[in-house]
Parts: sequence; structure tokens; C-alpha cells
Amino acid sequence: MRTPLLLLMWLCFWCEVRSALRTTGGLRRTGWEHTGMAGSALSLRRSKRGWMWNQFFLLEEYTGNDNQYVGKLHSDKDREDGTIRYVLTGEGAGTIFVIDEKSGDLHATRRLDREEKASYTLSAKAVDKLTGRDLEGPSQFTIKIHDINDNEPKFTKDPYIASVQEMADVGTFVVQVTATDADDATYGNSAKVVYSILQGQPYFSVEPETGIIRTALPNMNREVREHYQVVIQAKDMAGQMGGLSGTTTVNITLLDINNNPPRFPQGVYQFSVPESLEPGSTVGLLKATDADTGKNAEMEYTIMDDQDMFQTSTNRVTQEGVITLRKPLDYEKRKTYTLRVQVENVYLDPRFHSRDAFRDTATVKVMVEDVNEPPVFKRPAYIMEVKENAEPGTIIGSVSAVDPDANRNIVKYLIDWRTDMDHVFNIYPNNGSVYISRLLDREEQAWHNISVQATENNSLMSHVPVYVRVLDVNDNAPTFDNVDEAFVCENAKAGQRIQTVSASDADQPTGGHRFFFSLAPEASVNANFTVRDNKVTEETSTKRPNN
Ligand SMILES: *[C@@H]1O[C@H](CO)[C@@H](O)[C@H](O)[C@H]1NC(C)=O
Ligand SMILES: *[C@@H]1O[C@H](CO)[C@@H](O)[C@H](O)[C@H]1NC(C)=O
Ligand SMILES: CC(=O)N[C@H]1CO[C@H](CO)[C@@H](O)[C@@H]1O
Repeated sequence: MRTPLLLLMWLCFWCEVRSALRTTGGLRRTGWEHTGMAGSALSLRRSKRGWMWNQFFLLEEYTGNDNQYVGKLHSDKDREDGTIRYVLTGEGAGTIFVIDEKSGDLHATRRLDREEKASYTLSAKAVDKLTGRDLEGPSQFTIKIHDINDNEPKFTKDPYIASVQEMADVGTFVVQVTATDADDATYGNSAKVVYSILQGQPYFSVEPETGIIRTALPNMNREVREHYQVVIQAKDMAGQMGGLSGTTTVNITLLDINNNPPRFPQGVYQFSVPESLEPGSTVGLLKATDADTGKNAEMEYTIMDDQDMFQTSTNRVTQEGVITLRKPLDYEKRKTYTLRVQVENVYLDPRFHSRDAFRDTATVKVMVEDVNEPPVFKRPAYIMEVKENAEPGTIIGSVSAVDPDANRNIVKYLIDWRTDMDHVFNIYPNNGSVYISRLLDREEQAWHNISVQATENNSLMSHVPVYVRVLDVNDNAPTFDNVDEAFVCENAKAGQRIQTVSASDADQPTGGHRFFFSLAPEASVNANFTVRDNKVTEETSTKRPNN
């Protein structure tokens, strides 16, 4: 409690006032006497020359209705006969501060705030009312505004945002909060701030002097609770009763560490896929859970067996394990696969666990489903041969196809008519025996390349090419290439060549025939001509001579 006390002041311009100090206020040897009625303790300042009494003190935030008394100026030339007039100049003179020109009483006209302006510098002089002559001064003095605790501590931020790793040791630094107090820090405890925690215990603590917030509880688990709202109070007057206070909120987030392993929620997963599934296609997705977040929840899936048939990868967005097929499936060969799939975290924190503890495995059963597949021919192509003079109805060969599916449906055969527009061929639908329905002529068409269909249940169908080769038989007589008239001179000598004849044959081998020439029996009675066989093959004999 500050009791206003009577303050006596000397304004000293030129004189030694040391002697004046000995008895407070009584002396008026020369110069001014100030009597202050102010809110504060006496302020003395020792100068080289002696005691200076040139300050008034005034308590800030005066709440009275009347003008606040500051003090009294008095000149020892004032004989109190009304002939002297006090005049005030300087900061706030006539507005904030007024002087009674007769008595020298100084008043403040309004409430003052130290935090706005802590001191005012004014001047005063005493004037002879009659002559207008300066009797005293001018002399400078200051009015110092004395602090009261009228400002509460204010935090530099509200809210504070901070974070600390989960599972951090007790006492780990989180954040430092700071509150400032506008009151006079050099005087009293009005600006002396002490911090305390109003909300956030027992998880966090605050250092009273520094405002440093630290963790206060061991094993704080982000997966249990991630966000904390801490309320810190700053109180001045060193935290004592009656001090002013301010608060701030500190939002603290626990940062994730990898303290949780990935876990398969199921021990067994089952997927059914058609045997027709293309290699590279997805068989199924696995999703392990991990209580951590971000990098600490990134996983890697591995297949422990059957790696030639299946493989895994991780979808980096969803962290799902994707099982894909590597090779074609065949229901008829293998109907189920049982895989062991392992999941583990990509980024491990060696502080918390061994690698093994952060793994999990699951069993994945892949069921292969039968797909109704078309019949399969036993050979990729068939070659058949038929003699060109074979009778219609002659079986020239057989094709065979089976249904690869387990239920082995009956397969029926037919000729793809688009490859046999003339309906040269036919097939027994039940056993695949191909027969001819017309006479064939190799010399007309040596190959008949057709397609045979095999159908199962009249729906699924497959094709196979059948190459039919027509074999030659000697069904063509040689023919003379030139039917000529021959001329002979009447004086021709015996043995003279009259004409050369040649022949050809449509049968095979083309151009390779060896013909035998002789006179026809009906001509042989005439002994005047004969034929000589030159014993050459078709190619040369067909050459026609020019004479
Ligand atoms: C196919 O059936 C036909 C008519 O029943 C028969 O003549 C033929 O010999 C059979 N073919 C075979 C390879 O059994
Ligand atoms: C039929 O197939 C045989 C054997 O592949 C080939 O030599 C022949 O040129 C083909 N004929 C036709 C008309 O496609
Ligand atoms: C059948 C025929 O015409 N024979 C003749 C063969 O040549 C002799 C002699 O030049 C004739 O006398 C034949 O009549």
C-alpha cells in the first residue's frame, strides 16, 4: 500500500541547497519551495552540487472526481500579499496541469497513465503582478507518473501451436510461452510475472519463471490421444494474491513414432479367381492395419511361397497388399493355392522393437474356378491325302478334339462351309472322320485347304485347319501336241525324215513323261512309212521342229 505523503521539493537553479536539506521544507533561503502532494515515495537524487529537488510524483489512474493535487510551487519572494503570480509552461501546461496563479497549487486535470507517458517536463516562474517583472525563474521541473499495477500480463500469442513426440521422456521441452506486463518493471512486482498451468495436467507442466512447457507424464501415446489443450496463466505481483493475470491456450499435438506394428485383421483370406485370369491381373487385396500414421504406417507385403505363380506389391496410397498372378492358371491341373503372406513396416524405429515383432503373416487361399473352355484339337493342323479318283464317301482322315473342362462335354464336328464353298468335303459329326462328297481332280485343284469346327454344347467353338492334298493317278492318256498334215516329195528317198511328232500328258510328273511312239496297227500295213522313237523325255520331244 502506498500512502501519499507530503513531499517537499526545492527547485534549485543556481544555489547550493545542502543546508536546506537538513530541515525538510522549512528553509526559504533563496529560490523556490515546492510542496508536493503526490502518490509516491520521496525521490532524491544526489548531484555534484548537492541535493536536487526538482521532481513531483503523481500516482497514475487517479479515480477521484476533482482535480488531482500535484503539489505547491512557492517562491520565497512571495510575501503572500497577492502581488505575485505563478506562471506554468511546458508539457501539458494549462491543459493537463494547471496552477493556481495566486497560491502556486499545481493540479492535474485528468487521469494519467504511466504506460502512456511516464513523465512530464514543465517550467514555472513567478511574476510581479504590478510590474510584470519576473521575480523568479523560469525553472524546470518534472512530474513523474508513479506506477500502479493496472496492466495484466499479456501473452505474445494466443493460441500457441506446439508439438512433441509421443512417448517422449518426462521433462521434454515442448514450447516456451511468454507474457509481458506493461507496468513498471523497475519498480515493485507489478510487472513480475509467474506462470502456472490451469489446464493440461498431469500431462504437461510449466516452469513458473521461464514459461517453458515440458512433458510431465511418461509414455504418452498418440494412438490413445493425439491433441491436448493446455491453458497457461501468467500472473504479476510475482504470482501473489491480488496480482493481475492473463491466460493463453497452447494446442499441443503428439507426433507419431513407429511404436505399432502392422497387423492382419484376419488370419485367413480367401479369393476365388477364374482359371482364365490373365497373368498380371489382380487376384485380391490384403489390408493390414497399423495404428501409426504416415511413414510409420507404410507397409511392405511379401509372399513367402509360390512366388513363381503369384507376387505382391503395395499400393502406396492405400497401403493395401496387391496379389497378382504371374502365370496362367489351369483348373484341371490345380484347384487351390495356399500362400503365406507377410507384412512389415517399411521404416522401423530400432528404439522400440526388433524387426520380428513388427511383422505379421496371414494365410491366403486362392481358389481356381473352372471356366467353360472351348474344345481343344489334338493337333494344331491336319494334313490329309486323297487319290484323285477316289469314290465320293471315301474317308480321307479324322480330326479329334476334346473338351478340356472337367465335365468333358461331347464335341461335335462340322466343316466350315466358308472354306468349302463347293461342298467337296463332309465330316461325321460324332467322330471327326472327313470324307469326300464329290470326285476330285488333281489336275483341276491339287490342294483343298479347309477348316473344321469343333463345338461343345453348340456354343463354345474352335477351329483347326485341314490341308487336303489330292494325289495323282495316271488317268490321262498322252496327247499329240500337233495334229499335222505331212508332205513328202515324190522323189523322196527311203529313210528321209518327213515329220517329227510330240506328245504330252496331264498327269504327274509334269513334263517328265517318257512316251513310246509306234505306228498305229491300222497304218502298219503300209510298209512305205515308219516311225522312229527318238527315246527322249517329254520336255525335248514336245519341241516342235521348224521344217
Ligand atoms: C466314323 O463314323 C462313320 C459312320 O458311322 C464310320 O463309317 C467311320 O468308320 C467312323 N470313323 C472312325 C475313325 O471310327
Ligand atoms: C494349301 O496348303 C498347302 C500346304 O500348306 C499349300 O502348299 C497350298 O499352297 C495351299 N493351297 C491353297 C489354295 O491355299
Ligand atoms: C500301199 C502302197 O501304197 N504301196 C506302194 C509302195 O511303193 C511301191 C513302189 O513305189 C508301190 O508300188 C506300192 O504300191
